[in-house]
Amino acid sequence: MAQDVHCIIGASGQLGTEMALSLKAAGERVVLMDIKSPSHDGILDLPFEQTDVCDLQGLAHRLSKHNVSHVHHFAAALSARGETEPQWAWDLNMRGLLNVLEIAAGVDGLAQVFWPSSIAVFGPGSGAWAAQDGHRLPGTVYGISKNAGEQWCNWYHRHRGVDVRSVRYPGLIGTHAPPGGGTTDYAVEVFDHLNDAEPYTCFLAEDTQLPMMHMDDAVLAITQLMSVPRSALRCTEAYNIQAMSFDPATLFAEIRRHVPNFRYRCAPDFRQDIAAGWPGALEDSMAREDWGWKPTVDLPELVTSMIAARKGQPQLSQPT
Ligand code: AKB
Repeated sequence: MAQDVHCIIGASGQLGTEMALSLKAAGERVVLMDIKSPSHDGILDLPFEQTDVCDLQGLAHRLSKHNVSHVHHFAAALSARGETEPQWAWDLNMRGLLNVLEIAAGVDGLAQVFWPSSIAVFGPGSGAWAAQDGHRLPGTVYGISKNAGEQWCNWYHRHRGVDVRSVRYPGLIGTHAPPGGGTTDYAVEVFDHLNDAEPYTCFLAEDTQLPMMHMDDAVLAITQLMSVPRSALRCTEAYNIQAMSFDPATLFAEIRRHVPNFRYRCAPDFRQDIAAGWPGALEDSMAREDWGWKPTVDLPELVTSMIAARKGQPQLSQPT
């Protein structure tokens, strides 16, 4: 039987870089695609195709050229950037996903597709602890695109037999690549400012609680979800997954246990309104029951690992 070939679309981004490192470490065959070249040293030796996911023919040609069987489609505009460039964000997020799903449903098809949804599908009515089928009234272009994307995944599974699987990610925190344009980015950005002379300026209010997750658990979720038989999965949209929830004040207090002189101030900007519409936590019993979801990293471990990894490293964060 031919070996699986994994393609990561959006391989130069935050989650794409982590997934590429993980698949490479597991000895899998991996092809990277992105509009911009990867920059992490650990994946520069993997085959890379400069690709615009909105170009259906070009994408189909490159996937076929590499005999790709599994696609991890991460290319997307995130919540804050999406509010400043709404038409571009909608086109990228929807056309990109529809192109991948069309190719997956085609004659040569794909064995599996992973596509990330987000806590952004929920809106102000979803409550502090959003249920799997909680009220979805997204308030951002990004959230609307993720909500519509979930429905397209459901449609392509039911009507075209595509094995596409998804989870609703919270804010993701890792060391190998920066996020770009998200509302939860402060929780990565702050680790580049621990020893600044000036206090770190956080763009959310200090009591804004949001769900968050270490990258190791984000990658673990993909590995676990993609490994179980399709028949085990009751959800054909996207699974809620929960790891930890905290507000900026709680994160910064934990940081101070390592860096006693760390100082901050909060100056909420337009991202505060986005965060205010999101739930503080997700109810994830279906993911736990169906595919054994269980996070492994808590807040103290997250802060310890981020500080250890950032020592002597170049800055990760990029301006929004
Ligand atoms: C964002 O902040 O836009 C993302 C997300 C929660 O999906 N990190």
